Amino acid sequence: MSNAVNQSSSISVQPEIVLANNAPIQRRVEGYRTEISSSLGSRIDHEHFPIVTRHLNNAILRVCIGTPSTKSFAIQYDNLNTPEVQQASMEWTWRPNAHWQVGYHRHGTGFSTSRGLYTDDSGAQHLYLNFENHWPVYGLGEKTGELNKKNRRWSFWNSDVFAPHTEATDELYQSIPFFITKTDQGWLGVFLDNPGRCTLDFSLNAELCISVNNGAIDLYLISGESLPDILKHYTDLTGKPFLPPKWALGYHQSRHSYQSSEEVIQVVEQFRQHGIGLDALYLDIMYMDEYRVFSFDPKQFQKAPAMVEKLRSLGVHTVPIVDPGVKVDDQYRVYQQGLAGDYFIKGQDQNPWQGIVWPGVSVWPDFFNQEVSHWWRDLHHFYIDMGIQGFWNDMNEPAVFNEQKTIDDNALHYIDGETIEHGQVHNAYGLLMSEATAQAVTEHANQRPFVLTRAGYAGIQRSAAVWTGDNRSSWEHLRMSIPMLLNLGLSGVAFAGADIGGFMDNAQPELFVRWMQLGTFYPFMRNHCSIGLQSQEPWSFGEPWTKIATRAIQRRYAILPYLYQLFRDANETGTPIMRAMMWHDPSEVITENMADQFMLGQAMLVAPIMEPGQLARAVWLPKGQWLNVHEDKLVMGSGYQLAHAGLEDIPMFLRAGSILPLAPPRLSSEAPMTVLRLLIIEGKESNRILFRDDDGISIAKQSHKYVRLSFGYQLSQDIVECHLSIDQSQFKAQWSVLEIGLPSAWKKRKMTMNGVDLLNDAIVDGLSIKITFATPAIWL
Ligand code: MIG
Repeated sequence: MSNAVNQSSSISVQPEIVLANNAPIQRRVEGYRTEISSSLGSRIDHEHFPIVTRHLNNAILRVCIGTPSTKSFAIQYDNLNTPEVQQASMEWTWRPNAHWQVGYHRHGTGFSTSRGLYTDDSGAQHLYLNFENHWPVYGLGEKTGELNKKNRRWSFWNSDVFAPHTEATDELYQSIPFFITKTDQGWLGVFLDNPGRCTLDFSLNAELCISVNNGAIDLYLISGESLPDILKHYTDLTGKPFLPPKWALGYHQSRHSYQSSEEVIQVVEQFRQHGIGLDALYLDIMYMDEYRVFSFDPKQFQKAPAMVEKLRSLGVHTVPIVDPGVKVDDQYRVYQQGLAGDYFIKGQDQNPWQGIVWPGVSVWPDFFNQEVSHWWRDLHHFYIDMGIQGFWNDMNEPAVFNEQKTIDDNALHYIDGETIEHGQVHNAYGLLMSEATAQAVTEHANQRPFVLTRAGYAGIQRSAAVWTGDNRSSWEHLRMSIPMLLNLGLSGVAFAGADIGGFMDNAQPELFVRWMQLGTFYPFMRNHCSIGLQSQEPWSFGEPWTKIATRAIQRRYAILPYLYQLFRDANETGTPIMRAMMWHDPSEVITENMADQFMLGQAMLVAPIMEPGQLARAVWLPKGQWLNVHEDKLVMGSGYQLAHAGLEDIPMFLRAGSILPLAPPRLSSEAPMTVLRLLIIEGKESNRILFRDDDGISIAKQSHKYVRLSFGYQLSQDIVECHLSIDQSQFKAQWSVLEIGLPSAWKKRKMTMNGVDLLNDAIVDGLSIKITFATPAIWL
């Protein structure tokens, strides 16, 4: 360790840094005197910038420079199991010359300051750290650009960006200042907990600069042996992804805007007439009475309750949009209540801060005040009492139609009795709104909520799914969605998707169907389209496009059991659902920045077509054997394969030896699933699957009601010995039939089930077993 300290102190100390573009001069912060070396917590005094370190557990070290201006909105201290740390995996050293160093216990030097801490006239603080150029950077939430986020400066400020997002776009709707890197000593996660404006600059040579506009540089350093380790620890800190209701995983249709309850019903009926699956239909802003939240247009949506009920009878949930802007209107009860309760964000003059958004002149609830969050939560009775359990939170950056596109920096919030300026907490606004919304469903409907949000901050995965905002109907945006969603997953947000088909501009049919094929494998599958543009319902382009889009949705319904299993895993461990190729084997250097294909869970590799006119593409196959679904052929990795894909197909490979739980065709996740399918991909001598199922709606913590199926097999010469057991815990599965799809290579083999010859069908624990030689393309 001492070696590295010497190294870093040999960098000449620059007392002042003058930056380009008239940025303020940065002055180095001196005046730290003590030398401290401690493997546990410590405190270093400085007049303005005290440094406090604490081990939260053996893998997480908090280093807080300065004093946070508010409590954390991201960290879940209550959930953190913080036993007395005996031996932490990180050690901390401080030298009076403003260098500090964190060493990983097992590996030596890990992370250290280079020049130290700087401050400028605007009060912003900048911390310079050593950061090797070859360390890749992942995470950072919702950002454009490549998978590896190195070599750029990233800024965090929740923004409504309507202009087309390009590679150069930086700030978007979400702010998650968390990244993961692979240092020479192992994996490191760094979370900067500051809900004001902050930046992470990876564009410097061998340095990283962390800057905050105000408040503290509050860092959580996470060390891990592997990438999954880091995600586990990060989601211990900020919360696990919520377990959604099953219906949230089906196909969702949206449009700005279906304009009457008749139109809504008609659209849903068209789905049924076409035999196309659908679980949710969205109501965009035009359902409201002049954009007043918690209202329906008295003419067009006069029959809203009957509409919601009608949709429910067709297995479809209604998901209304709820924006935070409240119309200023003395006759409007939400405005009246908010005024009476003093619930709105205030301006410097102590009056509610007003701005213009969809309803015209509006005010914004101050979700930082607990009482306000409770009020907002309870307002949802309006919808919940009608049978609505899903909500769509938009404009919650919060977006305002003014020059800076949001609320003034110096507007005032009340947090635990203190007044805090908006600029200090801006990025947490959407998070708190979605939390209040999710609680509404949990408490008033006693069901698992489904909230979809545009804005968010670290921890948003606890309460909402995220969609990536206003994209365009372009091949570029189709491609861009992949690294964006992969990095959201690497930032704890497992449940995310992009608007399929593109929100703005007119989709061409070929782009549309290719996007539907890709969207099948987004954790969140929603088609959405803006006002006045070419419709994007699955049948909007006529044949052959309708048939192809329908096929993509059918595939979604087929993989629902597999997907649900992945959501359970995410909920327990923080593991992403849609995974970068490097997730499973980061030692494969070629995958370091690979984002034109991805894994859905551990068994399914998806390589979408992303160019017009393309009917084949190169697919990278990791080590091992893979089954090409469309050709029903095993191929060997690692290496590139050419995969053909006619317009109806998307290149898809399944890992040899996997067993996939699948469902037969259905039109809604709520239609009874009487048959469970297990698809066996040949290639291994033995394998086993544990599949857990439940009613898909009960609140997780209260639910001990589930059924668990355990299935495995052993291959020897010409016998396949299968083992099956079912464990029902106060829950009876809907499925009474288990269809096992066998590889055709097993045709000549003798099969046994729990020791008994399996000639044809059999019954085990009341479950009737059917064996079949299904080609994967038929079941998928
Ligand atoms: O100012 O509600 O991103 O999905 O359709 C635009 C209308 C407001 C932006 C959302 C988009 C939604 C639209 N909204």
